[in-house]
Amino acid sequence: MAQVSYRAGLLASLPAASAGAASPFSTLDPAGPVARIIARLWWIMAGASVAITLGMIALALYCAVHPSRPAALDARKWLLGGGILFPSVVLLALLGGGAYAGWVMAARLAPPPFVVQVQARQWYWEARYPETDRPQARSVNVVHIPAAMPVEFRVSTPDVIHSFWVPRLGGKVDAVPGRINVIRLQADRPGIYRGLCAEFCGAGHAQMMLDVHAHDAARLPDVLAALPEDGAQAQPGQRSGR
Ligand SMILES: [Cu+2]
Repeated sequence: MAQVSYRAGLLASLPAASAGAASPFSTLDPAGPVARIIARLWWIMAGASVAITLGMIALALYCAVHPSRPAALDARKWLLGGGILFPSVVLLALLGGGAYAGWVMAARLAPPPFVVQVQARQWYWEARYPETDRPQARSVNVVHIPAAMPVEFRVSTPDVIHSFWVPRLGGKVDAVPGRINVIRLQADRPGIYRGLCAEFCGAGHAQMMLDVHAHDAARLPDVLAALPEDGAQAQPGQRSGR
């Protein structure tokens, strides 16, 4: 049974974000609806963090300038409001935003319009297209999908834990031995979206990249028809079917 596992990737997005929105790995340059939710959440978190920090600095300065001035609220109200109520509201809002992003990525209520099996291996990616006319077709380090429609990625691995992540399309999902984890992503437009393994998996981890090629849906069958089948495969480390 497929089991859902996901992480919004907000913390992990910080290095990519600092690299600039134009980076092919930037979560701040979203190219699909799930990625937009995550990017929006990131900006809300960043803005709220700045506002809260400035508010705390202002309070500290006020206390420093007026050390003997009696507080308008007593200490108990400060503790309850600032120590319990305010953090609870902030954390619940973040939890709600993160849960919504996760729900969109899981999307368990509707049947998948397009399915691709992605297998993570030390240290490359294999993709298969089981519900197409080419169920034996295979691509290495490249995943072909239709643009402008949700795609279900069924992620597994035969060896160690990896993590499938295409930052401009959405959050990540772990590849765990013995399990099939599912994530649903969408690319708004045809193009190439870079991905990587986001979980240290051994000596070749840093080279474990992949490209998601989003095609016009009408052109995708021709692309899949050109792929080799099992037994006539590209070698690991190569990119096939480009
Ligand atoms: Cu890895």
